[in-house]
Amino acid sequence: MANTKADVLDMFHELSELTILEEGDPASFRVRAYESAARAVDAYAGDITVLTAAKLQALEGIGKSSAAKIRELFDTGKVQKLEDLRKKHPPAIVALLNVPGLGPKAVNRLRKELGVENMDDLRRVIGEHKLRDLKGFGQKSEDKLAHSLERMAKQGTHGRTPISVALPLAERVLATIKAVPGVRQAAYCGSLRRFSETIGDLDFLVAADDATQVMDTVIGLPMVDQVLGRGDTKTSVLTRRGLQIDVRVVKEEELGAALMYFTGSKAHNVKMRQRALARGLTLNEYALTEIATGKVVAAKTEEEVYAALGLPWIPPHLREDTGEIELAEQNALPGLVPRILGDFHVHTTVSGDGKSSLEDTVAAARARGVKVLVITEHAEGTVSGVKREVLVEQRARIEAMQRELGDSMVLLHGVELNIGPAGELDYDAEFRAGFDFCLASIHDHFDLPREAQTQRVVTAMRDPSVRMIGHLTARMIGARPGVDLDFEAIFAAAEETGTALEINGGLPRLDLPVDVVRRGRERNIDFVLSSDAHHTSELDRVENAAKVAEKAWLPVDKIVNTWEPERLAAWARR
Ligand code: DGT
Ligand code: CA
Ligand code: CA
Ligand code: ZN
Repeated sequence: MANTKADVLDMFHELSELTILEEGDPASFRVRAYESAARAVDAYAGDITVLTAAKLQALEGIGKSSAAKIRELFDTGKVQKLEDLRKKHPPAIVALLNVPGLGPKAVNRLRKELGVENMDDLRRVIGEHKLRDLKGFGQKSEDKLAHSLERMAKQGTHGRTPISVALPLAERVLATIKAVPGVRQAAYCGSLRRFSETIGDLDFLVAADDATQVMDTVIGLPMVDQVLGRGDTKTSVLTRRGLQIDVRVVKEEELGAALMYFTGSKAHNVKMRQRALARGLTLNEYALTEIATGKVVAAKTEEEVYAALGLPWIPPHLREDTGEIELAEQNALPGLVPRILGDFHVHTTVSGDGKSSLEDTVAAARARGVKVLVITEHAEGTVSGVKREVLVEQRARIEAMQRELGDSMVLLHGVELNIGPAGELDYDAEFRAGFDFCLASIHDHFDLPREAQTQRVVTAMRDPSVRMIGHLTARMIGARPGVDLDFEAIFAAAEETGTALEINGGLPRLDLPVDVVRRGRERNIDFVLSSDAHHTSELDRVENAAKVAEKAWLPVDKIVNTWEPERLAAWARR
C-alpha cells in the first residue's frame, strides 16, 4: 500500500506528539521543525511523492532531517525514528496528554515515579492520593486532575474517537477502497454516516467483484496495526490509535438493505423491522422480503426499501429514533438546510492562527456562493488576537474590496471578541461600535461554576455591540468538555437581547452541540451556521454546522444563513 501525502502529515503529527513526550517540551526545536514540515507538505499542491530529498528540502519549512524522513517513508514504507519513539511511548501514554492540566513533563514523571501507564492507572493513583506528596504536584494539582478526570468521564467519550479524527481517516480509507479494481460502490456507514460526535468503530460496505483484493487492501492500509479477523465477507483491523475498522463486502443488489442495516441506529432499525413485520415482511441486512412467499420486495437501494415500507428516504443523520419515522410517515420530516448564503465567522492571516489571505478568503467564499461574508479576526484578548491599529487598517482594505466586489457580495468587517471571566470584552465600547458585526466567545476560564459561567455569557450578550455568541460551550469533542451553563438562562437572554447563537461547524467543536440546539429550537432565537475558517479549505465547514442543525430538527427559518441576501446583510449590520 503506497503512502500518500496524508500519510506524511500523519507521520509528522505523530512525530511531533511523541517528541513532545520524549523531550518533555511542547515547543522544542524538533517539535517546531516537524510542525513546520507538516504545514509545508500540506500546502504543497503538486505530487509530493515524486520529490527527491533535495527538492523537498528546497521547500520552505522543510529541513534536511524532515526531507529525509519523507523520503524514508515513501521509499521503505516506514520511518525508523518513529518506530523507536512508538516503542517508548505507547498510545495509552499519549492519550494521557488529553487530560486537561497534564503536560508532557508531568506524564513522564508520573510514569517513572508512580508507574502510571494509562488512564486507569492515573485514576488509581489520584484515588490513592499519591500525587499530593509528590514533589512538583501537591494537593492543588491532585484536585485539579481529579476534577479533569471527572469531567472527562461525564463527557462519556472515553475510548471513542472524535469525529474530527474519524471522518478524515474514513475519507482516506474510502478513497483507497474505491480505487481497488472491481469495486463498484463503497461507503462508510454506522455512527459516522449518522454524523455522531464520537465514533466507536468505523463500518464500511463495499460492493465488489473480488472481495480478496478489497480485504488485502484494507489489511495493507498504512495506519493498520493489527488484523482482528479476516474472512470472505468481513475483515476487521485495528489502527495504531486503537480505532477498529470493519469492512464488509456485499452483493451490489443488496447494498441498499446492507447500508440501512449497518447505518443504524440500532433503535431506528428495530422500529423499521417492526414496521416491516406489521406488513408481513422481514427486513434484514440482505433484503426486505415477503414472509409468505420469500419474495424479495426491495434490497438494492435505501430509497426502495423505505418506499416499500411506505416512507420517504430518511437522511442518515436523522436516524436516531427520536421521532423521525413518525414524521416521515406524515411526510413531515424536518427540512434540510436548502442553501447557505452567509458566513459570519471567518479568520484570515491577520489573526495569529489564520492561514489564508483576505483576498484568497474572499475569492474562495465567492466561489462557494456566499453572498454576505463577515471577516472576524481574533480581538486582542486572545493569544492569536490583534491590536486595534491592525483592524483599522484591515477595515480600509475591506472597504476598498467591497467597492470592487460591487453587487456580487456584501463584505463586512467584524471581529471575534473574547469574553473575559466576568463578561468583559476587548477594546472599548466606542471602538467595538465601529465594526459592522461583533461576535463574542469564550477561550479560557473553562472551569468557572455554572452561575458565574452563565453570568459571564449573559453579560457579554447585554453589550450592545455583541450580535452573536460563538461556540457557546467552548468544548473540544473528546478533549475538553463544554463549560457548565444554565442553558435556559442563556436562551432567555438571547431572546431578550436578540443575540444570535452560533453553530460552529469546525469538527473538533460542533458547538452548539445537537442536544443544546434541540433544547433551544422552539425558542425565539436566531441561529447562525459558521465555518470559523482559518483557511480557505475550511469554508465548507458550514456544511457540518448545517448537519448539526438538521440533526436537531431546527426549523429552517430560524437559521439566519438561509435568508435572502438583503435581509441577511441588514441583519448582520443591525
Ligand atoms: P459506534 O460504532 O459505537 O459509534 O456506533 P454504530 O451505530 O456505528 O454501531 P456499530 O458499529 O456497533 O454497528 C453499526 C450499525 O449496525 C448499527 O448502527 C446498527 C447495526 N447493528 C449492529 N448490531 C446490531 C444489532 O444487534 N441489531 C440491529 N438492529 N442493528 C445492529
Ligand atoms: Ca460503528
Ligand atoms: Ca462496527
Ligand atoms: Zn474564530
